[in-house]
Amino acid sequence: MTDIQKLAGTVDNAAREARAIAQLSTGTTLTLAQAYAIQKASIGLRLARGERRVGVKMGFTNRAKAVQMGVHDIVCGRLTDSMVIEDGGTVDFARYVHPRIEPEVAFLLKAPLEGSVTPAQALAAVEAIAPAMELIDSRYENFKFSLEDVVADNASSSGFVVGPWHRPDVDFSNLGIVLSFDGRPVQIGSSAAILGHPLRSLVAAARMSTAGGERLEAGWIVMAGSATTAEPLQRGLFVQTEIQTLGRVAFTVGT
Ligand code: OOG
Ligand code: MG
Repeated sequence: MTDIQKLAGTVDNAAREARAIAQLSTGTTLTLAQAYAIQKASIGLRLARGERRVGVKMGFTNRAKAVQMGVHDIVCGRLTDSMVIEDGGTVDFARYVHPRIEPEVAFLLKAPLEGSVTPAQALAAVEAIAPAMELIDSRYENFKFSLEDVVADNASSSGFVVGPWHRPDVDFSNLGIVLSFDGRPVQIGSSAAILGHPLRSLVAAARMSTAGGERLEAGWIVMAGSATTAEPLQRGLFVQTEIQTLGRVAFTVGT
């Protein structure tokens, strides 16, 4: 039998200690449902320590990312307040195993969303959108995992930074995106790379959260998923994402 609580403790400890572990799926057979149960239980451990739930992240909503990581399906993860990186702030490299960064679009919700919704219904629940980045840090050795492994590990979520909020009344279906390190572009893409339109990611987030027994709440942030493949971070870098019309978001990696 798969011990959900024990495996949740394993990924939670790995994240807290910034220590790489073997893939869970090498020691046991995990179903996707069990993997989501492990994710939920591991976030439960964080909430029990006083962390606050602040939203949801979507993963592999970009084809190039799914190919980069060798997985075949969209996933979702859970965001807590301890993962927030301040725009313009500094991140502590030592807190992570092998951190990578990716440019994303963030949604701020003003109304709950659940189940099967249309893109128009999803948009009506959006208070604002912003340029954002996700700091992913798989707890698995060599950043290698199966779909079930990565789901159990909260979809590699470790940190996220959100830039200035913008009213959602702009056409954000195909905005140019540049991720740069020390002013040098390292990834160039478009918001259209997120499922053809980032709103589709929000629609998927509502559906998948409901399937997982919760709904998207007013006040929550939904990270739509990366627009490009992820880039490894290094100490001392100034990391910035600029999205056409929406503006910039940035942080520094401590030395
Ligand atoms: C998993 C997380 C994927 C995204 O934006 O596609 C993700 C990973 O790549 O480690 O966050
Ligand atoms: Mg991501």
